[in-house]
Amino acid sequence: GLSDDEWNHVLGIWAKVEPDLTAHGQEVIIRLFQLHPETQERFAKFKNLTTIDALKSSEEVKKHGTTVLTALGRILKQKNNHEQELKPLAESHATKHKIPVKYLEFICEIIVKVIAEKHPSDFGADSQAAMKKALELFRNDMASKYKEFGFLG
Ligand code: HKL
Ligand code: NA
Repeated sequence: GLSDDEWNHVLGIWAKVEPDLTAHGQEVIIRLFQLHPETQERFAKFKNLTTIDALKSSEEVKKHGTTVLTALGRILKQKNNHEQELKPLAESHATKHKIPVKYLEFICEIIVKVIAEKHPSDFGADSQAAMKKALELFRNDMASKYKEFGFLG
C-alpha cells in the first residue's frame, strides 16, 4: 500500500486536476486512441471519429473522459479501501467490455504524462512516484478482480 505521505501527494495533485477534469479527461482519451488505436475500436460510439480534429471536437469524447476521471478520482479518494468502487468497475470491464489489463497500463501511463504536462510545477518527483504507485495498486486490484470474474485480461 501507500503511506499517508504518499496518499497526501496523490490527493494533493488530484485536487489540482479536478477543477479542469474535462480537459484532462479529453486529453487522456485522445492520446490513448492515438497511441493505441486498438483501444478506440472498443467503443462503437467512437468508431466514426477517424481524424484528430473529429476527436478533439467530439462532445462524447469529452463526456467520456470526464466520467472516466471522475470514477478514478472516486477510487483514489478511498485510498486503500476502494473495494466498493472498484468491484463494479472491474466487473463491467472484465465481463462486458473485456478490457485487457495491458490497456489499463496504457491509460495509467498516459494519465501520469498528461498531469505532468499540465502541472509541471505541482507534480514533482515524489508526487509522480506516489501517483504511479496508486495507479499500480488500482491496476493490480482490477487484475485480481478480473480473475474472480473469470477474465484473464
Ligand atoms: N475505464 C474507467 C476507468 C477505465 C482509469 C481506468 C478506467 C476509471 N476503459 O462502455 C464503456 C466502456 C468503458 C466504460 C463504459 C468501454 C468500452 C471502456 N470503458 C473501455 C476502457 C478501456 C479500453 C479502451 C480502458 C483502458 C478503460 C479504463 C471507467 Fe472504462 N469505463 C466505463 C469507466 C466508467 C466511466 C465506465 C463504466 C461504468 C461502470 O462500470 O459502472 C459500474
Ligand atoms: Na487505468
